[in-house]
Amino acid sequence: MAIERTFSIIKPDATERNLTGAINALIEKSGLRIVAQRRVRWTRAQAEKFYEEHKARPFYGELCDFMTSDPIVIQVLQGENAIVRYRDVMGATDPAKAGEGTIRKLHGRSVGENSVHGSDSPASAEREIALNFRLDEIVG
Ligand code: FUP
Repeated sequence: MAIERTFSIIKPDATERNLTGAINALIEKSGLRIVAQRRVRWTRAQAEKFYEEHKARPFYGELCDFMTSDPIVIQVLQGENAIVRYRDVMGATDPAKAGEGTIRKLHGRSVGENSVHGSDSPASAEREIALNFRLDEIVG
């Protein structure tokens, strides 16, 4: 299995509740390493660009509103099979359907306010990391 990198966001519902440390503890406990991290507040344009694949979906406007409503923490996570591993640590999109012990089960409030984002494929990870970090900001 190869060492991979994935892109993560600690979303506004979580930063607002001071859950950055609790979520980072779950990430690190899973064996993933946080190799880049920055707290930012996205502009509307940044959110729209990041989620452009969802443009036609009914929740797109609400999603962009939410992701710009408070600061977020953007991260690059590194480890064996990092993309799938982080999806497992996050749990299902809907916190009510997420497995026990997952970030979304423990902290998510709803399908929209589900505390974290993680890339869903190698192509997404590459795109999402490139949109948010310079290569020299990632120290593996
Ligand atoms: P995920 O990959 O688990 O983050 O889920 P999706 O790519 O399907 O959705 C991306 C984000 O859109 C979710 F994190 C939250 C938001 N969303 C909604 O607000 N409503 C929906 O019905 C589905 C997704």
